[in-house]
Amino acid sequence: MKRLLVILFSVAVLGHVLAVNVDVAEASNGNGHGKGGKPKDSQEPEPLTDACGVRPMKADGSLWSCTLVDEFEGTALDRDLWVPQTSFVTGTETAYACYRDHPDNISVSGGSLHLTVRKENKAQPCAHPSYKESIYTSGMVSTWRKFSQQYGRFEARMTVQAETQPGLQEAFWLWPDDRYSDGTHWPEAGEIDIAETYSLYPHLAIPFLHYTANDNGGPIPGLNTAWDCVAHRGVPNTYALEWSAEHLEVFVNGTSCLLNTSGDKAFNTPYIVAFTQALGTSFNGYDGRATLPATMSIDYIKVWN
Ligand SMILES: [Ca+2]
Repeated sequence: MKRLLVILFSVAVLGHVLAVNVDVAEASNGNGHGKGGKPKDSQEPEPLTDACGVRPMKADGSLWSCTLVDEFEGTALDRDLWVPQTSFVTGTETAYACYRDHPDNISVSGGSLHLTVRKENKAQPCAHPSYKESIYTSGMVSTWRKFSQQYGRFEARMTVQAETQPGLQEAFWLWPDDRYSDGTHWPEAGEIDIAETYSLYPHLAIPFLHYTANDNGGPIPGLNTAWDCVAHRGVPNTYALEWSAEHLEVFVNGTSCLLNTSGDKAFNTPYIVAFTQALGTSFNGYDGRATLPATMSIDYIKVWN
């Protein structure tokens, strides 16, 4: 027991570095025998690490189990997991970006997924039926038809480009497998924006929970959004959602930022994961001052249940 306590303490202090040591300790227990030959029994603690690394602890003291991890190693998007979005437009009527499946907009290198909004030398074709072309292009991926999950813990670490002028918007967000299939329309159908960032507010991450037909009448800090979650642009920030039938809680860099206990039916269905680099809209619309190209870089996505 003393050794276990030491390991737990070490993991808490040094995180991933000590996870290696934990792996060694677990491996030495192979075939049901501990280091000293002690038989394994039901009192044996469950592994402290799994495919996602060190397993986060739930409120009840048990550990989350990894269901999805992408560390974005290598040089290509894992297309068994991710679907590039190509029929979507973001921005204002005068400055909108078309989403493309193109290496200039979606790439994997240096251990991260990079989604880039850029101004092209000449207008590029749009797949969106109402927008034939645009000088601006961007990147977005989701796990549509590849991965979805109801409840659990969803976490991503990502960096959005440093900028103080309006025009850039980024999102780490979830929505139901089929947003509209049963006749229930957005926002009643549900959407979980774990973190949205706006270059006009370069020190904030803003979560938003969409549910009910009137979207709760608008943003209500403490219910469906929060305006005081500090996350500076230009540096990595970690965003997490813990989601059960009774509550959704968003964490920014480990600090609880929004807790919703509505238990709304919109959240009782599997959701997919998406990352979006967008041109901004309305008050945060692009007016030519923000630096392009602009890139959001996602270091990892991890999901547990
Ligand atoms: Ca990584």
